[in-house]
Amino acid sequence: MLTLLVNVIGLLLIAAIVWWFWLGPKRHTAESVSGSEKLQILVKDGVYEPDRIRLPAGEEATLHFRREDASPCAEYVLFPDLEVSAQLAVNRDTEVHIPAAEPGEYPFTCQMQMYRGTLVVE
Ligand SMILES: [Cu+2]
Repeated sequence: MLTLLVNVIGLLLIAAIVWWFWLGPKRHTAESVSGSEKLQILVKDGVYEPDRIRLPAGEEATLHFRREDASPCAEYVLFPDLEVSAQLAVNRDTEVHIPAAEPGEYPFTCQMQMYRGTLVVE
């Protein structure tokens, strides 16, 4: 009986993982372009919104992360290629300073890489 229970739980976990990565709510790609408007990124429901942010090359920028997900998964945002990371406060804006960078794509994620986004420098 216990073995059966363990197997059922295992299958449910696999189903949950498959759902999360392949079948879940359609992840729309939203894009934000730097300009006069403040670059705000909402951190909620497993996605950064927008999850693609364009910045001009060779210029510093400030991103405003608004974390509305209290789970520990969303606590940090990491830009590994830029050596930038920040701890995000819940339900508040956290400013993240992005140094001037060469053109390219710079992924950013939460510390567990469930949340994913891309910084496009061009
Ligand atoms: Cu995470």
